[in-house]
Parts: sequence; structure tokens; C-alpha cells
Amino acid sequence: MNLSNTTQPVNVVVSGAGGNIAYSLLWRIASGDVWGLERAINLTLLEIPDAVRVAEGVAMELADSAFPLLSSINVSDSAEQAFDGVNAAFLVGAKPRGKGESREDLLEANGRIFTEQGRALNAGAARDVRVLVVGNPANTNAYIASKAAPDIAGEHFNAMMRLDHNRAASQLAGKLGVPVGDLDGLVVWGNHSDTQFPDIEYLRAGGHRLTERVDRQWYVDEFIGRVAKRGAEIIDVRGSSSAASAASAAVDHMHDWVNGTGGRWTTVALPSTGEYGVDPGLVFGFPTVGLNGRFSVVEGLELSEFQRERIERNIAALRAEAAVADSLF
Ligand code: NAX
Repeated sequence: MNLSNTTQPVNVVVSGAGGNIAYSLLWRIASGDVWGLERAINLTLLEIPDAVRVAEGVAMELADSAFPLLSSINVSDSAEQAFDGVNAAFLVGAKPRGKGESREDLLEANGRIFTEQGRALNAGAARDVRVLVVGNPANTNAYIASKAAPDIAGEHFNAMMRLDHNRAASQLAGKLGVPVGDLDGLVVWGNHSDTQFPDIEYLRAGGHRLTERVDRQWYVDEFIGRVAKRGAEIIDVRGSSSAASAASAAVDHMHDWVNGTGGRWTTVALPSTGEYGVDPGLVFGFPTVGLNGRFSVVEGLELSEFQRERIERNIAALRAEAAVADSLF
């Protein structure tokens, strides 16, 4: 393939490059699923020192895949080095919750990681960098990274809730017998956790409302919990956590950030500017539309008591996480 000399390669960093999600994500990025078939990519694999050798093996396999789009592949254990001049960062690497560890312990360990990475992004990244935080607790990790990068506008820090969105869309498509690609008007409000609220109030396909076609009891009693706990269900059945579907969701998210959504809704967790009563700064899952390289929150929706109560639950959860993060860092 003849890569255009006129477009600059995009500098992409994937952290947690030796892990499960990255093992799928890196191949999707390198094959052009985000930036298309004419944009060359400089790929940097970021890992902790203990796992650099694994990342080197992954880099060898990427090289062996002979992707025409890959201009360079680097492996690094230095956030400063990796983020120098970066245009897009997938922050997948995080410390998992250990046995007997509380959520506060988890926040503390990850807060340290995302503070350091936020600072390194602030020092070296392109000012219009797109940072997608996948590593958990994703929303609060993005909140911490954004706060540590005061010279980069908050909207450049997203947390991934696209997997929750895709899971919800797939369940609904199956239930309604509608092709998943036809669904629009879906949103998963809030936090990437058990409190998340997959909301079908605005669900439509081909311009027609679908909400009334969904069995209300199924929606309230089964669907909401099933989407929120799908990760655990996958672990139970597959024996390990979601990896390829998480990578696919990360690709979808970054693709739509860069290329837009053509007017369709998607779920993005981004720093609130006060929409729907969410505290400014909290990284919250909102209905959004991608246009001209950015996501905008769909505003002005009327909320019922049912919706409001579930959204409030997420505000409270994220407020509590942010308070812990603020007290630690
Ligand atoms: P793995 O444990 O397979 O891989 C994580 C990798 O990150 C490891 O190789 C580790 O060495 C590396 N790492 C840890 N700290 C790092 C740091 N400071 N810098 C660079 N690399 C670092 O986990 P995997 O299955 O790939 O999942 C990665 C993260 O995604 C986890 O936090 C997981 O909870 C989260 N998930 C988030 C999802 C979402 O929808 N937002 C869904 C999938 C997944 O559960």
C-alpha cells in the first residue's frame, strides 16, 4: 500500500500492552480500524518494568504481522518517554484489585498510576491528544489523570463506557429482533460499575420509537442488572475477563471520537460541565454525539423520576470516589 506522504503519522500509545485487552486492541489499531487505511501509525507499547519483556514479545508479533500502516513500534516503561508527542493514548494498564483489598486501596494504587500518567501527558502530549481510560476504576482514573494535566482541556480525557453501551445494544437487538446497527437513542448513564444505568427511554430505530416495544418488567428486573453485571457473567462462563469485546469497544470509541457518529448517539464518559445536575469535573457516562473530532453531550432531555433516581445513584458513587481521590492526591 502507498501511504500518503502528506499526512503525518498518528502517534499512539497503548498502556498495559502486555495484558489481555491489548493483545486484541493492538492488532485492531494496526490494521487501520480507527484512523483508516491511509494514516500511518507510530505505536508505543507502555508497560511496567516487570512486564516489559512480555510487551517486547507482543511487539515482535506485531512486527511479524507486517502491517503496512505501522511506521514504527516502540516499547517503553517510561510514561514521560511514551507520551512525548502522543496524539492518542489508550490507558488500559491498571492495577487489579488484590485479595482483601478495599475499593479505597484500589483507588490509591491506581490514583498513583494515573496521577503520574496525567503529569506525563501534561508535559509532553499534543494539546489535542485524545486519552481513553479503560483501566478500572475507569471513570475516576480519568478524573485523576485529567486533574493531573491542567494544561490539557478536560474533554480530552474520556473513560470507556462503550463496552457497557455495546452490551446493552446487543441485548436489546436480540430481544426486539432489530439489527443492532439500526438501534439509536441508547445511553448508559453514570459509572462503569454496578450502579450504571442503561436507559432505553429514547431508544429508536429508523426514526421510530422502540421504548414501548420493550417489556417493562424485563427491562427493570433483568436487563439493567444483566448489562451492569455482564463482565462477571463473562468471567463465569469464559473463565477470564472480557478482552476482545473490551478492545472492540475501545476501537469503536476512538473511531467515533476521530470520525464522528453521523448524528447517532453513543455513550461516552467525559468530565461533566454540569449537565443533568452532575457535579462539574466528575467523569460521567452521558448520551453524546461525535462531530468534528469531539463528543458533545446530548442536552435538554426530560428525565422521569425513575431515570433521575438512577442517575443520582451514579452521581453519589462517583462523588464518593472523587472525594477519596481528592483526599489522596
Ligand atoms: P491484564 O491484567 O491482562 O493487563 C493489564 C496490564 O497492565 C498488565 O500487563 C500490567 O503489567 C499493565 N500495567 C499495570 N500498571 C501499569 C502501568 N502503570 N503502566 C503501564 N502498564 C501497566 O488486564 P486486562 O484484562 O488487559 O484489563 C486491563 C484493565 O481494563 C483492567 O483494569 C480491567 O479492569 C479494565 N477493564 C475495563 C473495561 C471497561 O469497560 N472500561 C472492561 C474490560 C476490563 O475489565
